[in-house]
Amino acid sequence: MEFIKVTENKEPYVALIELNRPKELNALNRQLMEEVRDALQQLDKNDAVRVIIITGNEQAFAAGADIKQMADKTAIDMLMIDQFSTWDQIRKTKKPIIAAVSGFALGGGCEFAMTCDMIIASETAKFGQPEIKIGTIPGAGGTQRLTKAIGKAKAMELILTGRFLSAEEAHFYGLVNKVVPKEMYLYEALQLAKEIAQLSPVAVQLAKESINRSFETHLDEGLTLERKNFYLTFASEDQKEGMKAFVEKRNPDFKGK
Ligand code: DAK
Repeated sequence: MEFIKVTENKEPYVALIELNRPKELNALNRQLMEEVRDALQQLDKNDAVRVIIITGNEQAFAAGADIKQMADKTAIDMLMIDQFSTWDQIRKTKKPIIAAVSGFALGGGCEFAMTCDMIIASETAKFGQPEIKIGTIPGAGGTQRLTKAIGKAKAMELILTGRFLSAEEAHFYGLVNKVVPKEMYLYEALQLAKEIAQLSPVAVQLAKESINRSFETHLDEGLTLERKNFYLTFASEDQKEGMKAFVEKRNPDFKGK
């Protein structure tokens, strides 16, 4: 891995992926995204991992897709490279992913953070979709995910002007879960990850799938999936253990079975 660093056991059951192209503000070139995809696929299969955190550094989560790599590409080049398949594979990760964001999360960097399931931001975080300023538009879900996260009016403003959203504004509009001082953003993401990692990985995975389906379907279809997944938790040992532990007034011991 050249552009990312993976720590499987940052905390018990919590893995950490650090984007590592600091000189380029973690600009997301194709190799970096492929490394992220490969790491996520490995971690998704690894029973010792229940929650994944993705982070950059204090200065930047990621300042966008690599403009230098895209600058002279034709539409057909872009089509044939088909980088979307990498992004689609990332989106299909079953375990929950928390983005721990400090500094710039712009363009593809903002889209990447929004592809994760939750965002913990440092007070220095800046979110934005500035593609309009370089003559293009968001290509990795920004027009859809940002609009669903913060509403049409603000998404229009950000995407049509390329303005940035401060961490505080991002919190106000519901894009991020929590804003903390910059020394704390990774710690806070780890706390959230540890809390989720104690719970039934079966139930967590089914809940994530069900929530994400709400973005892709109409209510009837979403409710049908939720019901199916709800029934499915009753086929798990974790559900038996969780309910039994409640009745016996003790902490449950979830095995992911
Ligand atoms: N790409 C390549 N290099 C970048 C970069 C980027 N997005 N952002 C920064 N860098 C590089 C700079 O070129 C500079 O490198 P050197 O010149 O030193 O070699 C270094 O990082 C430091 O940047 P600055 O000198 O510019 O630092 P400043 O503090 O002055 O400014 C900044 C920070 C973040 C405001 C500025 O760097 C900036 O405006 N960066 C570009 C932001 C941007 O426009 N992002 C959107 C890019 S378009 C797709 C998936 C995703 C996408 C498209 C397709 N498919 C799946 C097909 C997404 C598209 C985008 O994200």
